[in-house]
Amino acid sequence: MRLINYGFLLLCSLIYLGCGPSTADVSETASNTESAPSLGAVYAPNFYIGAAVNRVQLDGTDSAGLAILEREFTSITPENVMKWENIQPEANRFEWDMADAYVELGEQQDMWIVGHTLVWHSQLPDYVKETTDPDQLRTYLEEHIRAVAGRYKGKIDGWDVLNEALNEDGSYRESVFYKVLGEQYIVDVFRLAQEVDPDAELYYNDYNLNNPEKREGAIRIAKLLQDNGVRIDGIGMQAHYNLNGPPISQVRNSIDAYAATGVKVMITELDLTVLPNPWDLEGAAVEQNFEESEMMNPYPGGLPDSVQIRLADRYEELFRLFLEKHEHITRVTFWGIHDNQSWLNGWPIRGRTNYPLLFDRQFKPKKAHERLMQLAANRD
Ligand code: 9MR
Repeated sequence: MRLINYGFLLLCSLIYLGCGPSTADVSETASNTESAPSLGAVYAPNFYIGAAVNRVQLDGTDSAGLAILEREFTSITPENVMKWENIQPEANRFEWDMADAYVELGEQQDMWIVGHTLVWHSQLPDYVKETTDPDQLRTYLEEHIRAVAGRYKGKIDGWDVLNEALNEDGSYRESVFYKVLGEQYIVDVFRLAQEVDPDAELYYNDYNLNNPEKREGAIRIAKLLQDNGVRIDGIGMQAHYNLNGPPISQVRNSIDAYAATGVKVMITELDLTVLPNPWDLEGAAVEQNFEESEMMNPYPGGLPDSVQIRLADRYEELFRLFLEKHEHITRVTFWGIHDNQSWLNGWPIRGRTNYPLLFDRQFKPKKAHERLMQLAANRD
């Protein structure tokens, strides 16, 4: 459980804003990572700055990534180690080692610790996926939530209780849970999580939650829980975005609409792909094999300055909105620490070189990081 020293973080920010280097100096100091204030510290008055961590940081293989995490971030999310197939690969056989290491790291660093995720249709072992008997499926859900949320009771600050239960048109995804149990499973899993760890915040998390139709679906879930007397504390907008979209106005409208239902909003998986998307190519079949395609992997040797600047512009534009809406937003989490380790190097096309995060392959802060620092320094 996180016991952050706000005074210290605030002091760091104030030193930065007042007695520290002027904003004009930031470009010179940004690479001097030892003495520069951190992103987490300068945004502490508004929201946590989080990062997804993976096995390679937890087992020490990526020590440079771990050092960035400890210096710059105030919250963590487990990218994979708490997912059902990793933590309970067979019924009643749990693998706790990595998840324990994750929670320990968060406690050691006094971070806001997120649990991701209790219920998700993906990365789900076959024994659950193939269940057709409602009682059996309810038992699996109950045992899983009791075991996982129970083990970390009082340590996890907020759980992504349910992940990606919606289709793009706002209807329910035909997951095994929905097909076998109907809408009621949503109420049941939140109620159970609330019972098992009453002090943890409980979230619904999904991608494309800026889309108006999907937005309505998320609001329906929040209201369903509220109408049933079950707590939902927040809606997590994943924010896997690109250099051009989605429009800021859509993101703003969703933040406002979620806040109006009485829940907090968190940006939970932020990254910005800079590479072409096969779905955007007119006439190109998505199933076409683009591996080894130069057109689809245009920057294998480094990001041109012009794109680096566009990335910085886009991050700045998003953070301007997050600051504008800071009363509703409690956390902004990046989906990874540095570019080398991002899932976007392997999706939707394997083997590409992508640049979606704030730290580059040499573990140095990028232009976008510098801009976000300046933005914080100049905010009202
Ligand atoms: O980043 C994760 C990647 O390493 C995994 O292979 C993948 C498996 O589906 O999950 C990725 O994380 C996802 C997250 O848990 C939920 N939202 C979408 C993320 C990107 O796919």
